[in-house]
Amino acid sequence: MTIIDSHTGGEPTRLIVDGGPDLGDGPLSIRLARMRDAHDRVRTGTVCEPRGSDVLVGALLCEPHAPDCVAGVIFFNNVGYLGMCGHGTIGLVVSLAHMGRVGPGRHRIDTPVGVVTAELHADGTVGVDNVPAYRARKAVTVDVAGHGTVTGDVAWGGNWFFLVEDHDLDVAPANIAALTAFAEAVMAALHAQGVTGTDGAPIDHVELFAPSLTADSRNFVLCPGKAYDRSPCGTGTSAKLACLAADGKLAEGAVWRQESIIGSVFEGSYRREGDRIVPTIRGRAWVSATSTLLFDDDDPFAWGIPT
Ligand code: PYC
Repeated sequence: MTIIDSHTGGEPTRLIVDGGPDLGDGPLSIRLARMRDAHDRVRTGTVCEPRGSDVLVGALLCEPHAPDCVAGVIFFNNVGYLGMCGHGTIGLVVSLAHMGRVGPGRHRIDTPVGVVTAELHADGTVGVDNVPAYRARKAVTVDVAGHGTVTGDVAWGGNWFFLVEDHDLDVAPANIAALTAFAEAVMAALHAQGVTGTDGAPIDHVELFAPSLTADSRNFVLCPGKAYDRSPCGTGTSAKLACLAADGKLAEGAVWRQESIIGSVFEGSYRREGDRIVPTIRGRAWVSATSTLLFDDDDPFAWGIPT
């Protein structure tokens, strides 16, 4: 398989551009199910150890199904599949530009949760108009083992998030172990206490916030595979914008600068669409490698180390 590696504000994306599985045609959501059911080893072989790592997000470049799209994409990680991925979409656009498939301008991209539009700007940044985002529940309280009650909001930004400002942890790189342990405990409490997104959808990302010296806010995002997002998380920033909009704390069109735990920044803004918002997330990605993945029949770990 031929791949292009990129990172978006420090968060890596490994894009399969050739040699991936034949998933047939139809909507990307159906092709995602086919990949999960019949070709999951492509996911594990691409992003899991020994070839990959827990932090890697994979992306399979597909023919689009929705009209007028430049590409389709299915995102995945070390434990499964992602509906949407903001940093991954920014990485995808920069990789498509590296391949000569897109230039500056606006491009529609088909994903399993709908079409998103990305704009490659002349300065190399990419803006992604994400799927509509909304806050489903405000100020939900959960009882977290070892930490007492924790209050947060439940919001959709292309993935389901529990957003917490109510904590006393230092959101700094030196404190990543404690942040991870706390976010894992919150995730366990959400699952044990039946707190979900709409229609019982599991919440699989926990996002912790703190003030920033250089941006509007700094975050720490724990992803489903227990790795933390090195970028400010595109879908997590979208969920944050939905909460800010619902609380009347950010006007339509105003820019919110969200800093990540490692100091990279996404700029977010939104426009209203009915009772939802359409977030735009802008950030920068860099291509870091182009390579060929080799799968040797004799290699017991060719398709990843089973967990
Ligand atoms: O940027 O949306 C994002 C994302 C999701 C998981 C990792 N990054």
